[in-house]
Amino acid sequence: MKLAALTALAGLTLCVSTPQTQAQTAITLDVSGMASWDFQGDPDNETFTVFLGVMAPIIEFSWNLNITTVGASWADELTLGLLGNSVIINPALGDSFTVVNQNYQGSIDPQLLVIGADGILDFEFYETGFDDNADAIDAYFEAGSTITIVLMPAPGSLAAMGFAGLFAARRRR
Ligand SMILES: [Ca+2]
Ligand SMILES: [Ca+2]
Repeated sequence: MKLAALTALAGLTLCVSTPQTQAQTAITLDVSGMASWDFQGDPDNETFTVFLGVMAPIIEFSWNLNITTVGASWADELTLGLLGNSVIINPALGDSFTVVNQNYQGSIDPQLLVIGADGILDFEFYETGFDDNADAIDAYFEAGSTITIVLMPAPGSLAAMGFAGLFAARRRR
């Protein structure tokens, strides 16, 4: 297996391992240091996009996140919005309390994630329910926090050649 750190932008590191099998490519996004700031759509929020390629069915989407909350903010308020927030994940669902470096692992049905014609999967981190710290971080990801995407890239695509996930990150305005 080849493991290559392609780029590091705004605290994000992206590794592509290929091939898992002939047909699969695994992309690991290291989101350590990224944070959830305010409510959905707030210009303070941290967002990024991953280019997966057109016609690239996702066969696994999972996370392994170490979350620390700030001030009075609760763990279950931290939210991952995908595909224009049409798919929403609360990794610490039910944990209505503060946490320090608490580990959360999980996955969703990959069929929920249908990549559009632009080949892009977009992310926004934000708070649901209570923005406890106005214009400031409510929760952040500690070291070792990753999101893993396994997909079946189209033959001959960049992803199939191990160059999946050319991405652009945008942190604060
Ligand atoms: Ca905030
Ligand atoms: Ca909060």
